[in-house]
Amino acid sequence: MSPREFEEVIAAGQRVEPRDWMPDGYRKTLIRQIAQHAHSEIIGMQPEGHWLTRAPSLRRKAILLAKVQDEAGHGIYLYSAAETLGADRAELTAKLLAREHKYSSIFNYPALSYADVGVIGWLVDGAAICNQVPLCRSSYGPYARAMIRICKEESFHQRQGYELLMQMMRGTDAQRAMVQDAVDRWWWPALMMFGPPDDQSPNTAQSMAWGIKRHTNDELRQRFVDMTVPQGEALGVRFPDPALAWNAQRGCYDFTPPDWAEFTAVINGHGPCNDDRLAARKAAHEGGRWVREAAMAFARRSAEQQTA
Ligand code: BYC
Repeated sequence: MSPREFEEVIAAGQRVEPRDWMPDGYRKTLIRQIAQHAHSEIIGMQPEGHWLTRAPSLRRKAILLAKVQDEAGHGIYLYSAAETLGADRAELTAKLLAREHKYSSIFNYPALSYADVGVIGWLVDGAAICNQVPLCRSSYGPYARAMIRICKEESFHQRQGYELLMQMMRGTDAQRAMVQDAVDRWWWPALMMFGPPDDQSPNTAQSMAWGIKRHTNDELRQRFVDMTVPQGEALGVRFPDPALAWNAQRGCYDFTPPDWAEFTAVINGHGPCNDDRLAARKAAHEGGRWVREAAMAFARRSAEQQTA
């Protein structure tokens, strides 16, 4: 593919594939976004994974286990998509551990009660769906195709979260209070997941011109609020935003933006759990060293046997 053909493919809304010519900036932007996304899926196993040994029933444990395993799978598809661009998975992991790569701000907040498992499914996976469904039409083929399966699984995750919360809201006053407390704590971080406001987002314009992103951060944040508020009303929870109100003229909800100073601190490593999350990731990576070495030794031996 020539540079001109690349422009034509982008203009026609078609897909760029791994062997096609692409501008260096396009490749770099994709590696940055896909790696950040993969790291988020892997680090994102931690807040809920924390509750696996304390799930309140066998059924809840089976559901949570399946969800956390799905997140690991998403990380693996995404690292594979990054590898089609020439990135090396081991290097991407090293950059994450060295704090040179980011991962989603949301996973730097603690999951303090079992209601948080429900609220993460409802709000965090809900936000992820709003952000990721348009990425199924992203211009880079392997990323877009990975998103299709990921979105199907996220949609199951969101429903299991909502169903858990429904059950808790039908329970005792103490259970309802746990749900409300979890909504109060996760609402603002969920809004931050969509990234900085459009006028402070250095990457959006170019990523949209290349068809990597299909909507701006603020458009998707608004879509999430509009989708989530009626679900919260059906559930019987309040959102911690007194300014949240339907605006008939705009045909969508008005809402208060999250605290962007907090967002900046969190993505720069100063959130409530950044150090714990990276320490746990590092320990898991070290703990898995023998598995990687054994797999490499097995691959080497199989190759030698084949040659012989
Ligand atoms: N957190 O110019 P901008 C999941 C960074 S996991 C941290 O708007 P862009 C799940 C941004 O990287 C799914 N950093 O950037 C798993 C950039 O920094 P650098 C996670 C953020 O890329 C387990 C700078 O701020 N989803 O579903 O155009 C359990 C300026 O931003 C954040 C994805 O990863 C943030 N929230 O747009 C449950 C989605 N926001 O790299 C659930 C894929 C911004 O220049 N990613 N930054 O140093 C995207 O869609 C886009 O990358 C973003 C940001 C919308 C996040």
